[in-house]
Amino acid sequence: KGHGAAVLWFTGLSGSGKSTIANALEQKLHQAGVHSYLLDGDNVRHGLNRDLGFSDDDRVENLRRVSEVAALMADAGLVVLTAFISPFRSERDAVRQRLPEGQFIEVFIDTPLAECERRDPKGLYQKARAGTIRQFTGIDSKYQAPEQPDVHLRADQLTPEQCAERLLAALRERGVI
Ligand code: GGZ
Repeated sequence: KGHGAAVLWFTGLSGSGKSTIANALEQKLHQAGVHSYLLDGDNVRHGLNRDLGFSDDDRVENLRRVSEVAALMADAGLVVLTAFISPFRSERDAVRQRLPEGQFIEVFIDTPLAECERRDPKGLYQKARAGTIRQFTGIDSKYQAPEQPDVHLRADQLTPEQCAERLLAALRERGVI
């Protein structure tokens, strides 16, 4: 049996759990026979977007290119997961406009800054506080939380597994899978 196309657009702070949850969801989709692809910093910022940094303009361009790639992949019938901070509301709205009606699903990975900073898996928050990294999201670069996300996950109160299950349910509710 087939399935529909969609773009699950994750947004959340560095260390909020976007990649972990997206990876857990990708496994479940694979097990269910759903063709999916995860776009994240590892496969995009080192390749297609290696010329981009973290200024506001570069983040806007990063997300614009990712949205174009996601649109192509969705056009090919894939369930696309994107895991980028996506800090600006206007850019997330632009992605929604870019995609066919109903294909864009905004997923807010809502882990409070204090918890992300406590986790600090790569030591980046510490560097940002010390001023050795500039324009770090949540410290000296803005993060605009979604007001009406399609799926809102309090990721500090749920396991990545539970988050992935909720996203599977959301895809089923929408008739995507
Ligand atoms: C935010 C930064 C920065 C700055 C490097 N600000 O936790 P990580 O390491 O693995 O994920 C973060 C990643 C953010 O890239 P995105 O492409 O998702 O950002 S955006 O959507 O805003 O374009 C972090 C690392 O890159 N990183 N410097 N200054 N995150």
